[in-house]
Amino acid sequence: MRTQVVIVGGGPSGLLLSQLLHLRGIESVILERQTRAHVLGRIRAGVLEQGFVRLMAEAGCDRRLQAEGIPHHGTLISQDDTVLRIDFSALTGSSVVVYGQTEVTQDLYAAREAAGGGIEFSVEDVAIHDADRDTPFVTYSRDGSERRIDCDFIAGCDGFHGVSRKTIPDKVRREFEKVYPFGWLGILSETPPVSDELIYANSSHGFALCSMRNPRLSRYYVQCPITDNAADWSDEAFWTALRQRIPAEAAARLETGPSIEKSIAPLRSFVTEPMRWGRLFLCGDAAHIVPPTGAKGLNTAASDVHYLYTGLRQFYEENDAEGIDRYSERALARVWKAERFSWWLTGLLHRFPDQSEFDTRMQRAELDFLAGNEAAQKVLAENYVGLPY
Ligand code: RFL
Ligand code: PHB
Repeated sequence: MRTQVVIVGGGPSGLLLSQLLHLRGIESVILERQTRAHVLGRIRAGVLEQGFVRLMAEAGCDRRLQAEGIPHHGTLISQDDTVLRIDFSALTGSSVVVYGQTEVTQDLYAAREAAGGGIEFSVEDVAIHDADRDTPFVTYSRDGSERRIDCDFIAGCDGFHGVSRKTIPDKVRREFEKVYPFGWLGILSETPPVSDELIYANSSHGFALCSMRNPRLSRYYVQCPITDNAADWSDEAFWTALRQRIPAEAAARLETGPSIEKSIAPLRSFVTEPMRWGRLFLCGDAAHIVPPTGAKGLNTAASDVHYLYTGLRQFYEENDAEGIDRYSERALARVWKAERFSWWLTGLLHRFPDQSEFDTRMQRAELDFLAGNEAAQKVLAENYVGLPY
């Protein structure tokens, strides 16, 4: 079999890229290790930048996002009972949209399927061959039989644990990493969100985040030791921890209920360079990870897709390789800024195991400065709503 672009990984990056290419008449095949139900069962991102929303519109997949996504014009940052509002609209003229990654993925699957797009689920042993030559190909197995697809390019959209990144030889690949000494315990509960806007809470008990998926579905997180097991956290223990960390007036109106999902995510900053090797291009979590504090993971995956899609179009439509040649450089320039923002916000809001009283005072002073300085708020807001691409 032959196609123009083999896309390894059917998460949001791979699906979005495939749909955008399809609308330009560029053929692709997606190879996904899991089943569709498994991919849709992962509860992840909730906050979309306008750049992401524009790409979904360009992909013809924004009908439900426009109808059901909730625009957020600001966010709340609390330090115990002191609350600061960052007004995105006033500070940047822009805003974000709350719409779950599950919904994004569902909309993209629906579009790919309506267009008869090739997605192979439950594939095993994906291997990328000859990416440094002009005739690359990908092998895999499915239902016990070995298969091969020849192609022009390979997009490695297979997340942090995928095979694409590791295909780049060690002598070419450089990796930069910071692992944080805590995780986020997250729950989903069928209760109304405690606040119309997200609350990022710094407290002496640790960080907490109040988010949502829709007016009847809340998403909450509390910082926890990375050694904890989600199954050992009862719902009651979770609600108690959350109440302790958010402002008292929010805690007083918090509606609790049974959790319908509960999991722990580790926090990591990670970048691999370069993001291109020959005819292989890495996209999204395959190339970089951010701690979720700045809501940048999915959004940075989307900016990679934008640069790669633009480069591939330029190649196929204008016979010009400039876009793909500069893909790694362009994507990384934006990735590092998202890394910096996520790292900074994580440091500002979490309790570190070795944190001294001095460190705590530094966090307080920075939050206090932020509260009184519009320029500092603007920097935060510009990064949160998303840097341009
Ligand atoms: P994904 O979603 O990991 O998809 C990769 C796909 O590749 C498949 N795969 C393979 N397929 C074939 N062969 C192999 N060898 C394969 N290995 C893997 C996998 O099964 C999977 O389907 O990567 P992608 O598409 O790059 O998307 C990235 C996003 O999922 C991720 O950045 C975000 O979820 C991060 N994130 C957030 N991002 C935001 O922009 N805003 C947020 O509010 C936000 N909140 C979050 C988050 C991530 C979280 N967790 C759990 C890590 C909150 C959390 C808790
Ligand atoms: C979420 O709703 O899952 C979410 C929102 C904001 C973040 C991280 C996760 O910074």
